[in-house]
Amino acid sequence: MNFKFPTDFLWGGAIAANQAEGAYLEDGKGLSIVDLLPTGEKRRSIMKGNVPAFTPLATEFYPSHEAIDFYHRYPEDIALFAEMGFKALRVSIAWARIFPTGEDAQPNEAGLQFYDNLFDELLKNGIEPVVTLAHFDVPVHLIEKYGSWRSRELVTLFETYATTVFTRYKDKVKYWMTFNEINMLLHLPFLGAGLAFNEGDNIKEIQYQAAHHQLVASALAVKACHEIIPDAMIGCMLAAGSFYPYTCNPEDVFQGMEKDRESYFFIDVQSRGEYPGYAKRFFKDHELNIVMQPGDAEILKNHTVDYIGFSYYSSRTTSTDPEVIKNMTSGNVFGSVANPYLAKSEWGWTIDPKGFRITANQLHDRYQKPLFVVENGFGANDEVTPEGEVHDAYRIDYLKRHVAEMGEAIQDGVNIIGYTSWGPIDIVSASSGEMRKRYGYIYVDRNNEGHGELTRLKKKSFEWYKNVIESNGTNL
Ligand code: BGP
Repeated sequence: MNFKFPTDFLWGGAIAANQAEGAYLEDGKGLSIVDLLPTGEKRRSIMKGNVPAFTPLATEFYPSHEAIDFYHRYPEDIALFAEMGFKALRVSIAWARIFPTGEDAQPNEAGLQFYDNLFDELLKNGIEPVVTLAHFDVPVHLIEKYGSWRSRELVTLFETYATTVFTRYKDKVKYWMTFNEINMLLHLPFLGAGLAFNEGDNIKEIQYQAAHHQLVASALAVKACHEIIPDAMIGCMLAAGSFYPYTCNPEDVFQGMEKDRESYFFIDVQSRGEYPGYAKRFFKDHELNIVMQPGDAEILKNHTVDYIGFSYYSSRTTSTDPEVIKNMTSGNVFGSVANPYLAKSEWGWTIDPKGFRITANQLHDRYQKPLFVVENGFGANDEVTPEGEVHDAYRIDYLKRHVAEMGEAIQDGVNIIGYTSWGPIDIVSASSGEMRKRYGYIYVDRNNEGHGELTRLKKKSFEWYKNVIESNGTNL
């Protein structure tokens, strides 16, 4: 490619506390929702908010409990990231490390100290920490006591948590994000927001009420961040990927627009500061009674985000034709029909580099704010050869084509400030809980049952990404 990315472009990687750290009860940490998710079918059912399937801490294997032991091995891992030339690492703070129950009178000093050490190690290696406040992470106590984000209580508790970490890390962290993939609340409500449903619940109403609480909490976090760290940037985070209409039938086109709006809804509020007309109509048409307090509209209006963070893995396709709908893609929580023009990964995720450029352009056109690509990557079942190597040419191919399209988007005029690819070191998969769905440039010796020595091994893609960063995106 004959094009250079901006000189201060933030190349790097992204992980989440619960998928990497392990040490799930160490140093005073409380239980988080993710600590109660086993692997397999049961995980899928619980993620959707299915309470009967929810038997906490039985004999199952819970991948988050040890994960890849990043909690103890982060210096070694950061050294490898530094070797690749990372400018940024996106991590999340586990809320329950700081406030073990979510409503403790005092924060847990050992938890605060862990992230101090982690950020120091990053900064020492010239790597900018990019921090998500909530990445599929709610203290279990808040679910038991309040029903999680369905309750307004969570807004104040989250504000306290956010204020605590802004104050503590104000000299170390300049890039923040509020809720990871906030739109996941509609698709995997337990994973996204700790929502578990009872028989007879008005699920839509609970979801949008919880969404309102998160949106207000997000705006209050933006306010606190601006006050406490005036030179920081704080953004939102969307699971992005535009919907294509399956045909040019206006019914398909209209449905595509509506499905996109299901996700844009969140960012419209976080970035433009008010509920869009189509959302108000949706509440009315579905007779949803969403309780908003006096003053909420003002909070939302006055504290909008500085940038739009988003993940992009694939585009989605929608149809109103029952024959086409029969052919849904697997592994896609957004309900996409198969796109005949696109290949899929072994996990059923559609591969669409051009869709990345389209999505970035659409987000730019809509919000006119800096964009930060905080997740993108290729999950695959890597094999280690007898010589101890991992030949992940398929991953390089996916990433190469996506980075090239990101370069094109920048040339289209889209302001993209960074790219942190997902899981630069293998971690637990969020949707399946499996270790064999790997994204890393660094292989971790850990299998689906939690066995393995946890040793780290550079894959072929390690050198490739190092070159990309070194050449600032010229050498793909
Ligand atoms: C996003 C999440 C991540 C992550 C990634 C890949 O939805 O923000 O936590 O894991 O997707 O998904 P998976 O791990 O299910 O392959």
